[in-house]
Amino acid sequence: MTDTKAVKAALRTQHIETPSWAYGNSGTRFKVFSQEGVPRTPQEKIDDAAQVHRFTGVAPRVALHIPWDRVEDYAALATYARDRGVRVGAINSNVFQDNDYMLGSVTNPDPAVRKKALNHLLDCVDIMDATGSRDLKLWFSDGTNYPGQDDIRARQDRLAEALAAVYERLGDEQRFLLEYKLFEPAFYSTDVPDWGTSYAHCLKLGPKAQVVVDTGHHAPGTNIEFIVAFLLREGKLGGFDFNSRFYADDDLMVGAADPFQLFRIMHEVIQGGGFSDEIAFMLDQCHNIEPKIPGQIRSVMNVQEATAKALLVDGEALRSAQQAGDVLGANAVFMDAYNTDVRPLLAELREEMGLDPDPMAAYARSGYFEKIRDERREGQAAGWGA
Ligand code: AOS
Ligand code: ZN
Ligand code: ZN
Repeated sequence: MTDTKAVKAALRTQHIETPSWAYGNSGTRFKVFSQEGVPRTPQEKIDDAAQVHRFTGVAPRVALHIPWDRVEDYAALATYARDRGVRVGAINSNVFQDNDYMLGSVTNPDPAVRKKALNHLLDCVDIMDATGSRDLKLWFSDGTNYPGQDDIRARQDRLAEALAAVYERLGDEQRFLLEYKLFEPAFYSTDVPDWGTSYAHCLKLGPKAQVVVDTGHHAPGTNIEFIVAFLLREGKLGGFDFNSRFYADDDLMVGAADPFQLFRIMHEVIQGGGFSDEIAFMLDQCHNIEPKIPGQIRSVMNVQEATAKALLVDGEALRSAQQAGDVLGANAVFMDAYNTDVRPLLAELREEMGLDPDPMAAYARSGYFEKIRDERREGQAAGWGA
């Protein structure tokens, strides 16, 4: 697509979901650095997410994490979000922070622990009913540290059983997104270590079970865009957890470590017909040393920039070079799009949307940070750093 009008029209339709946990304190296992003005309640996290949407115009949803975002009334929380111009997005289950889960959650050898974990997942679907959320995001920290510690195959059976029960409970408009991750916190074997495992479980269950690709969850050098192309072809890509990594699951800002990879991924998304709300474009990040709301704004902008470049790929020229076996020609078409500076186009788009062309500067000028710094002097919300 080389028509900039059409590129801008497409960009207007993109929605990037921000995660509630990005707004709270976070850190590594060495230290959590507290920041001023961080939210103390799920409502305040939604307030902050609404600011990201206010300045970017393309982040209308915020994902919740249960029980970090525990409230009495989820329907009321959804109304609270709507009143602030955003909606509740994916519900993320948490079956990794109780002592009971030391040896796993849904794959734990102890049936009582498995039952507890499954009940939590089903509770999360109840929450989705109340918030109107479409997606339940499942990430399991389950695995083993030592060879022989547990029966790898039996753990797959237990996983399949739990997934089937969750699938059964989903409404017609709901889905679960099964996340995979190479390692961590388990180091020897992980129960959902790769896209193939996630895909196989989802395939067995049906269309409401989809794979989610967290860009930070692969071995170094993995061709993530291949996975994206494959899953899209199979109708099994449910969404992304976007972030950047240098070494492991770093959860840095998407597009910071490897903007070219993000472009390649977005190219496959667009090529494969995945550029729609059927695919959840979510951020899964933590801002340990940088300010959080600007970190999210920057991340949303990075996704937009990669998307704009991918939309600019001249599909016709690319295809004819590919068909002619013109290796360098095809690569040149691809690289031309990547090397285009799309920032002026995005600034223009924002102005057309009634936004400030520079969301980072506009947020800094808005006085919102000074306001929350003063208002939120006491208390801290549940989350990674709590
Ligand atoms: C964990 O590594 C995963 O990326 C999950 O998406 C997790 O739910 C998220 O990091 C917040 O807990
Ligand atoms: Zn993730
Ligand atoms: Zn992760």
